[in-house]
Amino acid sequence: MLFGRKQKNPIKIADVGVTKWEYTTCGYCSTGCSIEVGLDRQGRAVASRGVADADVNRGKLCIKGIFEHELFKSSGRGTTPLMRDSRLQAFRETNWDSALDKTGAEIKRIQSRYGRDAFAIISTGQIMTEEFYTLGKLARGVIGTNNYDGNTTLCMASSVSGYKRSFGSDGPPGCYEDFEHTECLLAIGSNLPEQHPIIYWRLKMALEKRKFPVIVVDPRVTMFAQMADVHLAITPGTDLVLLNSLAHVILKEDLADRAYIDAHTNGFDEFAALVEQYDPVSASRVCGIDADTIRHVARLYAKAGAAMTIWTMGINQSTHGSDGVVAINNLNLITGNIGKPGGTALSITGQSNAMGTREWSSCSGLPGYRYLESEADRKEVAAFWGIDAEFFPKQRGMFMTDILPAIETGQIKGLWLVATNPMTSMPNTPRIRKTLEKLEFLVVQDAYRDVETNEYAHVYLPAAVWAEKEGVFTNTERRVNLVRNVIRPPADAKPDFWIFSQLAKRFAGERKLPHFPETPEGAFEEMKQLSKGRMLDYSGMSYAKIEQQRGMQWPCTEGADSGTPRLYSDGKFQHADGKARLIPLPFIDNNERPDTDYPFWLNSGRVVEHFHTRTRTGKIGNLNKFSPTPYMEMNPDAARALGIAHGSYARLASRRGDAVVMVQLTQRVPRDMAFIPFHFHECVNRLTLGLLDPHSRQPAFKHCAVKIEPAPDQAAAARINAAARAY
Ligand SMILES: Nc1nc2c(c(=O)[nH]1)N[C@H]1C(S)=C(S)[C@@H](COP(=O)(O)OP(=O)(O)OC[C@H]3O[C@@H](n4cnc5c(=O)[nH]c(N)nc54)[C@H](O)[C@@H]3O)O[C@H]1N2
Ligand SMILES: Nc1nc2c(c(=O)[nH]1)N[C@H]1C(S)=C(S)[C@@H](COP(=O)(O)OP(=O)(O)OC[C@H]3O[C@@H](n4cnc5c(=O)[nH]c(N)nc54)[C@H](O)[C@@H]3O)O[C@H]1N2
Ligand code: SF4
Ligand SMILES: [Mo]
Repeated sequence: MLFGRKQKNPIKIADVGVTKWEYTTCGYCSTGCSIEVGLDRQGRAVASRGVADADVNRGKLCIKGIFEHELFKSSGRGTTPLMRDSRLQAFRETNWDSALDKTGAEIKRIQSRYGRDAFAIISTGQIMTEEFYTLGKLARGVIGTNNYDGNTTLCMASSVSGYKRSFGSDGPPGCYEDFEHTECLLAIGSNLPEQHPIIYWRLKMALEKRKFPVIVVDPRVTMFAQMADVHLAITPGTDLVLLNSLAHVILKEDLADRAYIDAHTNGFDEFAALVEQYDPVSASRVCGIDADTIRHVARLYAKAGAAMTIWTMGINQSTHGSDGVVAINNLNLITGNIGKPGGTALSITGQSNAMGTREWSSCSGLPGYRYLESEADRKEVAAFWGIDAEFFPKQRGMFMTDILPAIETGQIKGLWLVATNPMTSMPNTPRIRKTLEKLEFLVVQDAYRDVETNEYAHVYLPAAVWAEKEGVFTNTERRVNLVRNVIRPPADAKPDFWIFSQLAKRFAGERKLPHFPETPEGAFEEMKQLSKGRMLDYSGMSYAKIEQQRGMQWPCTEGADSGTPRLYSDGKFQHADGKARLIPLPFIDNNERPDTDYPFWLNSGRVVEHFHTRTRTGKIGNLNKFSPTPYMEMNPDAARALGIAHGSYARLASRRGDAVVMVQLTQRVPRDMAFIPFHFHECVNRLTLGLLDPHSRQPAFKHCAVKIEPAPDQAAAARINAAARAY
């Protein structure tokens, strides 16, 4: 018996006529998968496949990567610059010269009338590193505004801040290979199988070879929680209490690595005094994890030969996001788990090039992890760019989450948005709408003309996307990957790299301009020179070597054959004294919490099929087929009490606004919580509060309070739900 084989046709992979495969790197998440795009005889992109000999993904791709070639023919792309005098007019098509002249003139007008910082720039984590470096040169060295930041403030700012506080510098110290060595994995506020499917697959491969405990901390029973050995369904926003308590048990039971603490850290006594207060019994009352489980996890972690923690937005998007990251670093420092195989504190980054902007964009400082606050750094970069060091501000300006409110107060009059869509991704979008309406001049530079923010723009600049251009991305494990140019951008869309250097020309005559290289590779050579001898050393890399090795991890010193998998392996940190800091972190409960008027926690995040505000994935057939509709996860017991049925529409209200959404009943969320993917326009971010972390200014997207009721008019609600998914 051939199990039905005789009756069935064998599975055939459709021949789409690929004549050539082109190497590049996936442009969605920060995993950094090597991908090949198949071109047919006419040069059309018709297929994508994983690259077998790439260390990151070893031939695999997730669903977004598999359909990535479809991006090139997706609808809604910008094909020519657009302009209008006021938001109330329709856009008219124009050419690049007029659009860039207008943008340059408006920047100059606003700056001369209201001051240099009255024009702000907000960028992204999704353009190439060479583009970030060039934008930084333009923002810091030509336009000269200090109000320049990126959407990474919505995403990675807490990790950056936490790494700087603990280790003296940003930079995730570990790598994916650590899964092969670790004896205990603690994953906090990360839904790896959906958000970083290929990192998750690497973890599964490691587990198949060798069993080690996996502990997942998440208030939801995510896919990750379902495969864990221990799931800690934590009370939202209280991870810091759990982490302090784990440290308490480790010190109390003498499980800490005293030799490591003495040799490589300072601040132990103050730290020990603080965690003394976080005994498991008291901690359990706040974080909702019982005392015995806290003790059990602390012992598992401290007794493992090597233990590692990974985390993502469940930690970062909180009012104590930065403290949460420092607390993770503390846990790893006291157990000697930094810089050793399987022992690390690895922030899983988000966007394809979230790391590139941290390293090179000059958003929070100057390129190559340099600081505006340092005179030596200002002088070095000014000399390299051939400009006057006095042109630089002496401390960093506003974060993204402060720039938008500064528009409301009139401090900022003009804004340039590069590859970010705050009308859908910022908290409290009804307020963002009013904010954008107040601008005297808004320029939107995006690959898609139908991006929601464009409704408010005076000038729209159509950008090339992903492999329509060339450059590098840095992934979660500090691996610099090459995006090769595979295909031409549509019509008159241009690479961001080109747009930045053309806009710079509009300032010629105003002041001495730095040199803008003609090609991304030229900018890469500048970055190599600026990085030589620093922790963030690129000087041993070249495009050819990166492609050949399928990515190289920094630091990679001049002449080196390959990169470096881990930071701090020698126990030397970037603080002036070479030591890491143990920092005491008192927990202050300052979230908006559920109460009698607004009795539910509102949690938000992502699904595997969609990327962010869906400007890309919302137009790709197969991704929409699997995840077509905005929905809310709600607990069936809570729904029954409110008379809400599965598949019906509910209305949610917070102190900011309201939204209607379809209900999916599932025990995945506890009784007092609703979870909504944030991909859909006019949905969850109409409700969110986004209180800011004091160190990182990152919004607490994951925590606010709402009430829920059946939508009074189901037919109207269905229409609103359909509009939120329309493209
Ligand atoms: N498919 C897909 N993949 C993506 C993206 C995408 O849009 N789509 N975006 C990329 C980007 S930019 C990012 S930043 C990452 C995000 O990746 P993740 O952070 O893994 O994804 P999220 O779904 O935002 O949130 C993760 C989990 O945090 C939990 N959480 C909420 N509150 C708390 C809390 O108080 N404590 C703890 N411990 N957990 C909590 C939520 O329940 C959720 O399950 O994904 C990247 N990958
Ligand atoms: N409620 C809630 N809100 C959240 C989150 C959450 O978990 N919950 N997560 C937050 C996080 S972690 C993040 S990272 C943000 C993301 O928020 P956004 O950055 O606003 O979201 P995207 O949809 O990725 O926007 C990127 C834009 O860049 C465009 N683009 C893509 N590639 C290119 C390119 O090469 N050049 C140019 N010029 N444009 C390009 C895309 O078309 C898109 O319009 O959302 C945040 N908002
Ligand atoms: S895991 Fe991330 S990088 Fe890899 S194919 Fe999927 S979206 Fe792309
Ligand atoms: Mo993100």
